[in-house]
Amino acid sequence: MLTIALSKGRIFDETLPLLEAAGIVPTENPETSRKLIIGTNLPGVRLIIVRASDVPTYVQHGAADLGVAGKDVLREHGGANLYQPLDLEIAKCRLMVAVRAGFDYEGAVKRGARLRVATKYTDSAREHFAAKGVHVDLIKLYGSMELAPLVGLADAIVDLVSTGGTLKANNLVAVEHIYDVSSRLVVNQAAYKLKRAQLKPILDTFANAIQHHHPV
Ligand code: PRT
Ligand code: MG
Repeated sequence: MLTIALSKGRIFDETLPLLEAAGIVPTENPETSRKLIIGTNLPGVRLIIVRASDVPTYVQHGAADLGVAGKDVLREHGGANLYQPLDLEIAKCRLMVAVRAGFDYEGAVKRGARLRVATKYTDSAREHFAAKGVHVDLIKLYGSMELAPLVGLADAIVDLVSTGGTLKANNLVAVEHIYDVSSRLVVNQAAYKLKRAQLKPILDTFANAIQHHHPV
């Protein structure tokens, strides 16, 4: 049995065509089904539906053989026990520093001010500000980071930005780019060796189906 861990939403949606290319078709839609284990047309392949940030944990412990996770999630997880053979180039976005429109971020940095930064991505944020020599107090949040500067919880946030629509709607502006994000295939290291015969055709198909192999 091969178990694939995916999160609902953009990762599921953008992985679906890759699975189909590999001849794997889920028997149910996780957006409408309440089931957490979803079968496929292949008796030896099933999907499990988990939170995006939990995908590496299921794969690390072998509860799933492979999965799809964003670079943001993998950086925070650490990647122990995971083999990352492919950047799937899906669910792309950017990890950015953002502040309230009108907040003088550059000035605060130049003055050496201590900044309060709210984020879900504390490891990435710590590393970024340490490399710049900026002193920060990190405030851990689990979602809706955009709210923090609006109500005085933080001076800045570190969050993912894709269209920029959420920042704009909340009168925030991006002031620094930390890194580009896309989702990667992650494979349990033991499964990679022991289930190679089952995994190889899937990995090969995914590699061939990735966007940059088919420039438009
Ligand atoms: O949503 P939930 O709390 O369940 O979990 P999650 O946010 O971890 O999962 P999900 O499914 O939203 O995101 C899964 C992965 O998609 C992330 O780990 C990223 O690698 C990737 N991704 C790509 C994004 C975005 N684009 C994105 N725009 N993840 C989140 N966002 C959010 C962002 O945090 C912000 O709140 O969308 C908002 C900004 O979007 P724009 O288009 O308004 O800029
Ligand atoms: Mg989300």
